[in-house]
Amino acid sequence: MISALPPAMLQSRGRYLLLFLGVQLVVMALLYREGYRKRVAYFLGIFYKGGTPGGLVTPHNASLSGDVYANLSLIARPPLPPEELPYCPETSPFLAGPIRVTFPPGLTLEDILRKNPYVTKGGRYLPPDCDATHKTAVIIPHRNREQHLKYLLYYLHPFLQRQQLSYGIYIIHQAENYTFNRAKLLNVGFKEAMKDDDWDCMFFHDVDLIPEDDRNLYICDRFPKHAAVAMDKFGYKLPYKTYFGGVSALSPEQYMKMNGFPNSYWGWGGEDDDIAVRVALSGMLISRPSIQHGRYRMIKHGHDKGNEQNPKRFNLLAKTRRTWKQDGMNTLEYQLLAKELHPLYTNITVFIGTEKGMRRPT
Ligand code: UDH
Ligand code: MN
Repeated sequence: MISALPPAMLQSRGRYLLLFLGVQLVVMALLYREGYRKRVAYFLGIFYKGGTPGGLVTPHNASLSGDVYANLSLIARPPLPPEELPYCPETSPFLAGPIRVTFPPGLTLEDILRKNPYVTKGGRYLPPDCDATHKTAVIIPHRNREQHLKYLLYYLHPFLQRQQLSYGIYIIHQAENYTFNRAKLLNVGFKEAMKDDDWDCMFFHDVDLIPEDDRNLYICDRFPKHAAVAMDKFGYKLPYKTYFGGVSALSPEQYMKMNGFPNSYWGWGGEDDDIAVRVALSGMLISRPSIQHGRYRMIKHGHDKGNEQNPKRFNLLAKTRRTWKQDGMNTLEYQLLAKELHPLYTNITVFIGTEKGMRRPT
């Protein structure tokens, strides 16, 4: 018992304690000065209960319900200047695994906005509670699929926030009614998004695919990643071994190494297989998430007008080996018509011409 000790001893114990605390403080101050501010902030964070400096809350399973918004209310801004936020942890504490995907009728963009208070103009987000270690742009080719876009935004925003990513969402809207060209739109998206920021990863994302598990991380791997490995429409498995459609992810270096995507696939089909061939031709492999995590629901739809099956796709594919260096980012031509910062996404409207070139047919 302390009270039973003689006063002299009490005093010397107190001195030792003070000395010990003093040394600790000096060490902390030195670390702080040496540019370890973040690490110290992280260390201090351990002493907070309730996990104030973010990313330090203990893992939980608040959304075993499968509601993609369940964990978001736990994310809060701590009383720290942004430069003192700790790095986000390696594994986000907000992940909860499987997500129940339904399509609520009457959903509006205002509803989505209200549910995502930390999303800023242009569909951008920074974790409010930690310094993100990944920076991902999501590039979505689009024309005349407003309903699908709404559902994708509803699910994608909270999905990415649970992963503690710094992110931006880009809609690449093909202007006019000429034949659709998915891969060329993705090239435009890459180029325009890289003008905005030094993204370290690009996710190329069909507008009608909703991810069903937040452990499917939207970050890049050592090799180009094919993410949509288990789509409901293919019975939740790969339709064939080299399938690269739906959702894929490349770092800017990987993208440029394969000269981006082909510009020459007009109409439906073939461009995804061409991309897979380019990955191999440029000396890379395909990386994939597990079949448990890479699950997607595709919103049901029919054939779009202006995106008929491309009868030339097999001929084009047979030539990829000879053409990939002359068809891609180095030959990309387009007219940027508009770039608008909407509350939930950046909209890029682009005229990409036709199979015959950039002149409008008469
Ligand atoms: N896209 C548009 N607008 C179009 C065409 C395509 O936005 O008019 C985009 C959109 O992001 C879409 C992607 O291009 O997700 C790929 O096109 P798709 O969804 O038509 O491709 P998918 O392989 O098509 O899903 C299958 C053909 C429809 C089968 C219907 C019978 N069940
Ligand atoms: Mn589709």
